[in-house]
Amino acid sequence: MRTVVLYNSPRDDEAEVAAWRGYIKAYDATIEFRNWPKTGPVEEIDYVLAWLPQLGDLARYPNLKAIFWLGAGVDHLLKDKELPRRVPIVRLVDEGLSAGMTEYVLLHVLRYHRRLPELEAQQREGVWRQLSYPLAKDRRIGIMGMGVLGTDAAKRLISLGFDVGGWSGSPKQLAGLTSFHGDGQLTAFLARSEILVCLLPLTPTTTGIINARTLAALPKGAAVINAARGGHVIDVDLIAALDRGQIAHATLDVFTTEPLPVEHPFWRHPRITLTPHVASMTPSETASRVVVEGLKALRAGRRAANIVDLTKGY
Ligand code: NDP
Ligand code: OXD
Repeated sequence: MRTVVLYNSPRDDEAEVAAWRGYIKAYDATIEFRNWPKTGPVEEIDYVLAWLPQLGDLARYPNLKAIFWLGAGVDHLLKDKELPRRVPIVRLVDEGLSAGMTEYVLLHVLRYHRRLPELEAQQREGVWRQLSYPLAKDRRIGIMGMGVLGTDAAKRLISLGFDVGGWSGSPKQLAGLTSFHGDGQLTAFLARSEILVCLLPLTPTTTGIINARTLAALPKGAAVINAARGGHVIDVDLIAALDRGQIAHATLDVFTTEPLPVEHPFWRHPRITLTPHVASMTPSETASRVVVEGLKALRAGRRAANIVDLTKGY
């Protein structure tokens, strides 16, 4: 039986679309792959593979059986007031996506652990001064969000010897991890996080979680790495904390408005490192395999893994 899959991503990148088409067909030759906006008759579309589609578009396919979201965070999708809520949403959990995020977290944690921003400033001034740094076991890292990505990053940091704390909704069992959970343990978690990494989903309960109060709860001179969503940060509070020296440095990959407007002060702040939402980019090679496995499960009448819980919003 024919299965029609519509790929719908705003990235106008022919090579990327060709890669997705090639991998999907290689994994399952019976799938007919279409690329938005060339949908053909909308009633023929069985599944949509989507990343940041136009709001309202997903309501156009009357026979849609599932949405495969080509990213981990579904906040954009849940903003869609016309989202067909009867249709299961399968978010992306993929080894390639996890590996990319873990690389990003390690890159920036090690940069702060080894005081690279200060060494770079010294180089600009022609200063030769050896700055000491603690052993990894004495460096406390805090990961907010101990889901798929937070856990992968935590495992690598623990294997490098860091003292890692993790904060999540429910307690976690992971060798070497100090687990904190729930609102009641947030302050204790923050108080020990010299380098804070945010890997939370953006939901009504996590919006604005990096704010004046939580930044003040971190040890003085802490570093903040936000690779989750811009909406987690209250921008003016972060700038004030940086200017006061409460926060020494921040790495920001995600922003409330993307692309970040040119006039935004983050662009020019001397103690902000900014990247354009590249912490982890969905690799078609690994992600397409995950999608086809999910599709096969659904076609066989089984439940696909990683269906989004609409009540929790992630
Ligand atoms: P998961 O759903 O696997 O994990 C989410 C974690 O956050 C869980 O541990 C969950 O707790 C915890 N959590 C959720 N709400 C709360 C809360 N109110 N209080 C405490 N903990 C909470 O997500 P992923 O790890 O797959 O992805 C995380 C996010 O990373 C994505 O939502 C996306 O926004 C971002 N991302 C960014 C990318 C980039 O390039 N910048 C790339 C990919 C993802 P519990 O375990 O108890 O449910
Ligand atoms: C994601 C992202 O959520 O890339 O996967 O931001």
